Amino acid sequence: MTDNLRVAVIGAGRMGSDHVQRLHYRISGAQVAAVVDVDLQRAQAAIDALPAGSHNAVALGTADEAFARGDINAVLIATPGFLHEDILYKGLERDIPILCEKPLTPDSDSAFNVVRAEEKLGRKRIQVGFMRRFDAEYAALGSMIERKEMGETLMIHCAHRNPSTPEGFTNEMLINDSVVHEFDVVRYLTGEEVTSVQVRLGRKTSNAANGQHDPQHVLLETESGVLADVEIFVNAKFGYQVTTQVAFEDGIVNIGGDGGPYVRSGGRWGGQVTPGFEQRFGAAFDAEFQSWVDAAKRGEIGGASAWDGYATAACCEAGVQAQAGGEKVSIKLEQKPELYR
Ligand code: ISE
Repeated sequence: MTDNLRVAVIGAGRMGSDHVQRLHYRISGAQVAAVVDVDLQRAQAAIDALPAGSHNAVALGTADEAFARGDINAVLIATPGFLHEDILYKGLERDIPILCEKPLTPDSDSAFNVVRAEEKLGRKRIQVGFMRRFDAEYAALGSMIERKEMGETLMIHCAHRNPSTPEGFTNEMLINDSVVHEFDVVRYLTGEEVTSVQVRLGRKTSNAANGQHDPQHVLLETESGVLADVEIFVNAKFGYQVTTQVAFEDGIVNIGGDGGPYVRSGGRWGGQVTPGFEQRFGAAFDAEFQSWVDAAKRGEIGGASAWDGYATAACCEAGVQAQAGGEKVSIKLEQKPELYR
């Protein structure tokens, strides 16, 4: 494909509307052709936030209307996860590049069916939106691990803190919506699959919404025995923070520390904490999108695959089971198809 990507953005919520801005202003080789949302006004509002006369995007109420248009040649899925499956199949049927926000689908069986459908198509068309892989510090850490600069990787310590949760954020979503990123990051950093998950619930904050036990301590194990622990704390109040520390045989590496201008003023010193994931991972999202667009023009994907979407769905399933029972839950994946090796 040599043409610009004419992207249908499906879902105009917090993520989708941010991606409309990204595609319009910061990504080369792609343009927003349509924004789809059941709430047509919300789709229109995402378009109206772009300067008039600078685009010819249309607002539509359903993904089918977008697929029926002859001028759409790529799709970005940013709807809630339970709506992904149908759109993924329609994108695969049309054999067009698809960037799908996580999760691929909400459970491992449906995710593996998507993997098989793509395998049948014979080429990778689906990129899953695990943006942390494009964060400069995560990428640097990944290459330190790969080059074994400090010997073998022994343990990984992760902290994932959000200021608060939106309405309806359930206890399971701490795993499915938040820790899903650590599942992917641990797999990406180590190049290994996660083999078990355990969740411990300790003392909880009084700031958590009804039904949420927050924070939680999640322990993962990989194929070679690397242990990774995650503090997931989604009502941490102070701001948004994602940090990772790796213990090697011959050193310790930390990423995700505070950055930006260090200010001394009015008798105080310090800096700003990022308020949300849009700011913390803004540059990573941009790099992820550019990689998707560039790869799509070569007929490839430029990031996490449908297999990664399936493997993380299996981790989430085990995580939710472990959350309920407290026991260590093993993960057994299907055989990896040749296409993803
Ligand atoms: C949200 O969906 C994200 O993907 C963020 O990166 C994560 O920090 C947050 O916990 C999720 O709810």
